[in-house]
Amino acid sequence: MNHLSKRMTTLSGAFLGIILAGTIAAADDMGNMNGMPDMSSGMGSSSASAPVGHGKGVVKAIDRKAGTVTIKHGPIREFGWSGMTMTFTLRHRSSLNSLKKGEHVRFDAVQDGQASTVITKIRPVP
Ligand SMILES: [Cu+2]
Repeated sequence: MNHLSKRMTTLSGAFLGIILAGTIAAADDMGNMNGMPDMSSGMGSSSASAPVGHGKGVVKAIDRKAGTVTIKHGPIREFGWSGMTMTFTLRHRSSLNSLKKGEHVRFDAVQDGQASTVITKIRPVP
């Protein structure tokens, strides 16, 4: 899992101008584990909490006991992630009930200082 290093690279590159343009003060409020401002902070995005990533992918595995789902996902722009297969924790464990292996899904996820990335919403793509 190398999302973190990719994210740092993105922050220090493309978004440096935005950060320097006036979001440094806001960074202290982000509660981000990197100690870096999140990428949405300079882009008119609404919240002071962790950015929400919007992903699309295919369910590869479901662990009802652990409350996790493994998804082969495409790029998640908000996190600066390219596509990969990884395991997410479900904020609402009950959302596992409706998931099926092999199903195409869309999901919202947050990094919010958790050990793993947390899916806050997930739904099948019709
Ligand atoms: Cu990933």
